[in-house]
Amino acid sequence: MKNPNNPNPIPGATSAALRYRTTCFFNSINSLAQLPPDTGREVAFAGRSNAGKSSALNALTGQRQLARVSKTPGRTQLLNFFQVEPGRYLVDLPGYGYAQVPDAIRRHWQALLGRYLRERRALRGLMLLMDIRHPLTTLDRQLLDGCAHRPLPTHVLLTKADKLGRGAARMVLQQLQKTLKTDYPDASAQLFSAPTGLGMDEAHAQLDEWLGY
Ligand SMILES: Nc1nc2c(ncn2[C@@H]2O[C@H](COP(=O)(O)OP(=O)(O)OP(=O)(O)O)[C@@H](O)[C@H]2O)c(=O)[nH]1
Ligand SMILES: [Mg+2]
Repeated sequence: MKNPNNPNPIPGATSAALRYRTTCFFNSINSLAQLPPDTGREVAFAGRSNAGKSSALNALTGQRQLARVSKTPGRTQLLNFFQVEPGRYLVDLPGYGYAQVPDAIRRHWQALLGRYLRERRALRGLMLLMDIRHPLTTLDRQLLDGCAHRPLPTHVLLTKADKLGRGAARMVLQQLQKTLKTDYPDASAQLFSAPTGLGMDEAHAQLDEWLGY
């Protein structure tokens, strides 16, 4: 459908894709006191270090450098808030499972993340990213267990799907969906690739639902 506010849309981009293109950096926080007011809607991106959270955020917003992408695991060390529009945010969470982090910092993050995930009312859903070559690790399960308590709706992006052939990627997805159905029936899953754009429309639709578009 033609949007009267945007007479020259990017060819092939869906209206959902266009909505996320103007997302901008809002702030980085290191303690709960710095959180924006708990009144809007937000979706957090969680997952193991290096799973592709920052890359997914860049791909979904159609921006190259919104979130920092790195070959060095453990790069994202703050809660980074990105504003889609006032009161609607995407949040890049620090990755877990990176061995090189000093204990004191790891504990600080575990406590901060735990409270954010348990208590934040604005948080409508969690995008849980897993490298398709290492799906559902023990730490991913711990996070899902925590979300099931609240309960916090969760959608898994199996990232780097371009690293496997189509058939192999489908098989990992089907296996994961089967496991989720038994262990975490409220969680859903899809394939995703930042460089090829695989799964972009499906992920946008999930963001739209949680952010109330
Ligand atoms: N082939 C491929 N590589 C990807 C994809 N997503 C991320 N990568 C690569 O994986 C590495 C880690 O990506 P990031 O987006 O920085 O991962 P992250 O989860 O934000 O990592 P931390 O912030 O350290 O927790 C980078 O080298 C990316 O280029 C993908 O869909 N396909
Ligand atoms: Mg990151």
